[in-house]
Amino acid sequence: MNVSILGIPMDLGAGRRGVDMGPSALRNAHLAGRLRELGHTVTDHGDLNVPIPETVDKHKTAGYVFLNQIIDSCRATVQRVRDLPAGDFPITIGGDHSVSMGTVTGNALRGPGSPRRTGLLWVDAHTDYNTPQTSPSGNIHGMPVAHLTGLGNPDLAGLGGGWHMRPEDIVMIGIRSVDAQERELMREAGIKAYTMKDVDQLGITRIHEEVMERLGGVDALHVSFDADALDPSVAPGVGTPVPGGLTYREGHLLMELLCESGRVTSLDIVEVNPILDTRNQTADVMVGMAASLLGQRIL
Ligand code: HAR
Ligand code: MN
Ligand code: MN
Ligand code: MN
Repeated sequence: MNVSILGIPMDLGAGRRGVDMGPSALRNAHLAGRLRELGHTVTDHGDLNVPIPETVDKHKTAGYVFLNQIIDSCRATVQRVRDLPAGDFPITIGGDHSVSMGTVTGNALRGPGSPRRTGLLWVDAHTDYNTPQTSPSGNIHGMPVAHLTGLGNPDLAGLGGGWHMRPEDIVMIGIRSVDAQERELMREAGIKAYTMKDVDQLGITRIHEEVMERLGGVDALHVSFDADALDPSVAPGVGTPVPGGLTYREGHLLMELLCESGRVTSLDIVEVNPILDTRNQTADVMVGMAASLLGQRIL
């Protein structure tokens, strides 16, 4: 397979500094090399140019922190992702999770038959379904899925022209931290979410089967993997750690089963924060997850 890597060194959407170094950390953990070992042809397209917070006046606009800069960066992301070589498997590396408004939209608008009906598998401790009215922080990395379904600011929700994610094409896994009013929005939208309780009770194998059945009708399938979905003992280098996450093996098993399905067409790796990490452990673990998704086998 031809794999395209694109870095989005964005930390304007997060409450803590440092996720802008995620792309460096993931490259340092040999993302490209590990995928080449699996037989893939890998092209690194470098990083998008994203402003650093020190050059931008920090204030809230209509309940959003750094709204205009994130709109601009997401628009640029849509273009860059859309223009990646046809047929490539894009891996977009963040950066905080606000980048996924651009990556999911860019992938949906790529290739023949676009906009493609796109399934979204959101692997995260958080549902990221806040709007500025429900967000406790104003941090946009807690809001990308809401905007992908058309809620909130019209520019952020309108990145795909008239295109939006259908709520029924979104499935979340690993959930264990949801804000009170965010929970109401999730209910209203009817988005399927497997909490950690569901992971404990059903197991990853059953959940994977259900996801494949639910998303049977989509033409493209994007996996957005927030490192904080994993337990903090496995992935400590994240800005908003929540105890009780996916184990190392649950993460790999999910990626291995998705690989076997042959259905996944693009991947985000986000929220890796090397400042908060221990010797690049989190980047290393996340590169392993990407490798399992792209064919790494034990035997
Ligand atoms: N729900 C909280 C908020 O909206 C925190 C969520 C953001 N953390 C993330 N996203 N890493 O998954 O402010
Ligand atoms: Mn997230
Ligand atoms: Mn998260
Ligand atoms: Mn819209």
